[in-house]
Amino acid sequence: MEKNVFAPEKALLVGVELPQDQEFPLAASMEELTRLTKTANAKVVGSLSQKRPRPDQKYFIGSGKVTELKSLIASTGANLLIFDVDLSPAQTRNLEEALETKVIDRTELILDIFAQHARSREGKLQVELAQAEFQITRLTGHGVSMSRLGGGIGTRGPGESKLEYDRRRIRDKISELKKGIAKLRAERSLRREKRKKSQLPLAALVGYTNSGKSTLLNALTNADVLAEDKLFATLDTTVKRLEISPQKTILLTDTVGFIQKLPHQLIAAFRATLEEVTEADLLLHIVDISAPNWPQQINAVFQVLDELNASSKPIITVFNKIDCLSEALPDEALASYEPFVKVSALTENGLDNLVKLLARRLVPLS
Ligand SMILES: Nc1nc2c(ncn2[C@@H]2O[C@H](COP(=O)(O)OP(=O)(O)OP(=O)(O)O)[C@@H](O)[C@H]2O)c(=O)[nH]1
Ligand SMILES: [Mg+2]
Repeated sequence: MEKNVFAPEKALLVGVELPQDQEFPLAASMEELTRLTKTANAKVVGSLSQKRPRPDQKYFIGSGKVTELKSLIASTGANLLIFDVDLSPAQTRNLEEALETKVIDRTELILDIFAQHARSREGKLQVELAQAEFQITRLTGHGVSMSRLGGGIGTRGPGESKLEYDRRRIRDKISELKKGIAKLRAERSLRREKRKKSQLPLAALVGYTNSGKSTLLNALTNADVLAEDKLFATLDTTVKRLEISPQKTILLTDTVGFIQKLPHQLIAAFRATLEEVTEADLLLHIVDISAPNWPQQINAVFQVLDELNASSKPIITVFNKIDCLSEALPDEALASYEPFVKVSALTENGLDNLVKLLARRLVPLS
């Protein structure tokens, strides 16, 4: 997305519910898309959604909805359409041609947020890799999407078609980025080896984005990690020491948050950062209990953990933001999440119980 600090882009959000989307209902997904859009500094000027038995090949949505969108664009002055689904390159192109407006999908939006929030060199390289991997899937030979890559006169190689040239250029870039990441990864693994020698057990904070991981790390260890009401505020790992008893110190690490339909390019690109999760002795799974769809968020987190082969690690579920609940949450309602604690990282209520539970669970592991 181009950015203009003076005029935020005006976005129309488009959601589609397919029969397989029962797990994460359309309303919750659209609410999340609204938050993602705001995090990316665009303004939501309207939305439209549709239930379909299957995607339309040409536009993903039906042609009647395309007409509806046209008039919505006219009445709202929208200059950006954000689809809550993964569009094929052809669908993006067809929609852009029919609506004469820029079209992006959920994956592109998340990549954009990651690009804006990446701070460390490793984080930036990883986002660039994910973007390059995304671009290469968009090169289809029809020319339209390539204009985004700045092709044209002067970019052609001799004896090569424009498409071949573009592909090669991106592949070269991908292999450069991978080399850079591999180097940093080697340094990271060296640091990890050192850490292992220190024999301190490692606990990793994992959870849905915005659940309060960084706030909890700050509250427990006086770290000063940026915590804010934005999705994907944290992209880098921070490791801190935490004394869980007079005799026992552990290491606690913050990580990037997860989300439903997390683009697989991102999981692949962030594998190095996420190694902290796969290397951890124990996971603290932070759940925002004030989110109406927290059980679905838990499932989404487990899907990503599965993809990282980390779902069988010992896990403590930390139900966070209990200060937001109007009535107390009975333990019985949470029994299937044992072992768990209920805390507020903000008011620090319950953190003593969390530390005690950590001590009980970690001692046998170390
Ligand atoms: N009311 C309340 N708000 C909280 C609590 N813990 C965190 N928050 C707020 O929730 C928002 C997100 O907190 P973060 O700590 O940045 O969440 P995160 O899980 O690190 O998020 P990402 O790094 O973006 O994935 C911030 O506005 C916090 O102030 C809590 O216990 N109670
Ligand atoms: Mg964070």
